[in-house]
Amino acid sequence: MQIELARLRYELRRAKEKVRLAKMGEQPGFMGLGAYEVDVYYETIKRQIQTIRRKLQKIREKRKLHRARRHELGFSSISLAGYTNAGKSSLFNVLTRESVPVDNALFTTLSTTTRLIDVFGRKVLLTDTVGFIDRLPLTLIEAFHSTLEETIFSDLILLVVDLSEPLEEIERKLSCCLDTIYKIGASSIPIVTALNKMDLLSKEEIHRKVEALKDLAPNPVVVSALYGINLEGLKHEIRRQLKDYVKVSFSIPISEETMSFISWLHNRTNVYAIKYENEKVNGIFEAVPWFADKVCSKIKNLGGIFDQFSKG
Ligand SMILES: Nc1nc2c(ncn2[C@@H]2O[C@H](COP(=O)(O)OP(=O)(O)OP(=O)(O)O)[C@@H](O)[C@H]2O)c(=O)[nH]1
Ligand SMILES: [Mg+2]
Repeated sequence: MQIELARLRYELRRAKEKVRLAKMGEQPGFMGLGAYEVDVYYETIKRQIQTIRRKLQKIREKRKLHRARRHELGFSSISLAGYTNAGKSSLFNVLTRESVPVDNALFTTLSTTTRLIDVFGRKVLLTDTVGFIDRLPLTLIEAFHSTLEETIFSDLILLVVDLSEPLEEIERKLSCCLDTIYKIGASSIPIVTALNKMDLLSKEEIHRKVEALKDLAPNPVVVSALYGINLEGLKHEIRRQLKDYVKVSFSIPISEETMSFISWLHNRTNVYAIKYENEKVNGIFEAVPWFADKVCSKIKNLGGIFDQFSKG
């Protein structure tokens, strides 16, 4: 739609000029059309532009809604980023394939390119994105940045790089990605770099490239999305970078409400322990700080007590 919009804008400028010429009588018309028809043509393009603008606005609003809903769910979120063809979607697919089954109601609130995955007991939302392209036409840069909105709101960026490309190419693309991340104001978000397609390289080549990239690529991990190699290593690094979780221990008197609270808790946070003792439920869960606060106020409402006891 953004491409169509760019095309129409170009067309509009041309039509404007034709209208001007037609009215000056210098040119009998446009594409065999008279002055009146040129006007009609001009108005038609204007209307088409308005229609596309409205549609794009709707998409933007929908995205915003999705984001708000994801926020309500209380999970950390990871955005994939990187050049086209680096293997983002492949990595997205392989990471989500074995992911935790969660009740359907949850998924209906997510867009198709977002899935819940399990990173060593921590539930995280992973979002696939469109890839970077070189020599993007000026009119499309704005469009591209709007798709990057997602990235600004994530807790971690998983930057995918095609390690099988020549080193200079990798460095150039990586710098461009990092530069863009910086420009959109996402520089404070931790980045894990997935050096993908390791299956296409020898051990020596991998070593040489990793060594050469170690100062440029933030938190690099060598993987193969296609063959599912070293996904554990990747998840370890992701888990390490997502560190600002808080643990909360709690105790709530047993009631019907408490029981539904516990099943809700299982879906929304990482529950470490649940024990039923002396008509009480005692447990420990872990969540991002702002969500932990939300849960604690629920615990209070249920007549329970809690203690936030650790970070990390
Ligand atoms: N050999 C090899 N090929 C891979 C690997 N990962 C992805 N590919 C291939 O690379 C190509 C691009 O993969 P995608 O996952 O579509 O790349 P993408 O980053 O999502 O690309 P865009 O959606 O265009 O931005 C596909 O042909 C994949 O099969 C890998 O680990 N090894
Ligand atoms: Mg893709």
